[in-house]
Amino acid sequence: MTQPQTVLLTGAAGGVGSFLRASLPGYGYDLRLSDIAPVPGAPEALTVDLRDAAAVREAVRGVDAVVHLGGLSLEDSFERILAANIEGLHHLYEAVRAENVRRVVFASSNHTVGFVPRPPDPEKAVLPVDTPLRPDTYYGLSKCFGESLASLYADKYGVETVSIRIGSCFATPLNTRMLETWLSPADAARLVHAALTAPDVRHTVVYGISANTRGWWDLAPARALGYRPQDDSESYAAQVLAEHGELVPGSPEHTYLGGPFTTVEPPR
Ligand code: NAI
Ligand code: 15L
Repeated sequence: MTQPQTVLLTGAAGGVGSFLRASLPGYGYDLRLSDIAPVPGAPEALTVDLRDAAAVREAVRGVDAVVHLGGLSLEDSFERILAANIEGLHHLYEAVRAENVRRVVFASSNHTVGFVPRPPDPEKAVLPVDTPLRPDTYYGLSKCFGESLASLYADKYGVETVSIRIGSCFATPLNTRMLETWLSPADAARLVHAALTAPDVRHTVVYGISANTRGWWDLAPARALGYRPQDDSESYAAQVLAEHGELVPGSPEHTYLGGPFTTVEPPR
């Protein structure tokens, strides 16, 4: 597909938004920034609450593509997740359809499959992208909804989406689990650029991590879009392990893909 020119970046005030608003212009994009919160250093950013369908439509008008990062990024009450991540996402896709925007890059999450057991030997395992969904939170459930909504809008209305199941996108890996799940900011930009420019994606789901030696999620679907990760969390391994140690058998981080999101609670 021809590279989109003007791209709406929702969630621009957040952690990933801050990385991408610095890096994506270097790939030739003109960014329109939006968030419910002020975007530091960007007074021109639009203040848009995803719960407000009219404001979302206004924000989308005239762009060529959307990189959708906005919404709640951690577990919360079902009501708040429903409003921001589920109804908010519906507002976004309705706006995209009405304004004839062709491509969305959706920030999905590894927490769509958080209750997948972590394999005994992760370095020898490869988790396929079509593994059955096993959300670990209402937050993860909202990302499952997002992927399904994207599929519906691709089949019914021709709106194309790449859903990126992001691992852990931070400047550096913050703990031992992130040696497996890290997505470096520079690789995040590489992956989003590939997702914006790959031809005929319809609805494609990919995992979003760097070329981590300890990674165990299949990167072939992302590579098929043109993603060529350059970073590996292994360069931080000695430092991270000295600080945090190995994963403890029986802990959520050792047991399930979704790590700290996968606490199991007794029935009420
Ligand atoms: P973040 O929480 O730092 O940023 C999210 C942004 O969305 C915030 O700036 C917030 O103000 C905005 N927002 C919240 N509710 C809103 C609403 N009702 N209307 C408009 N904007 C609203 O999250 P982060 O880490 O930057 O993540 C970005 C996206 O990537 C999120 O969708 C998150 O679920 C997803 N993701 C991030 C991962 C990571 O490692 N950082 C891992 C997996 C997924
Ligand atoms: C996510 O989906 C969260 O938004 C982020 O804050 C991290 O916790 C990440 O997953 C992770 O699994 O490390």
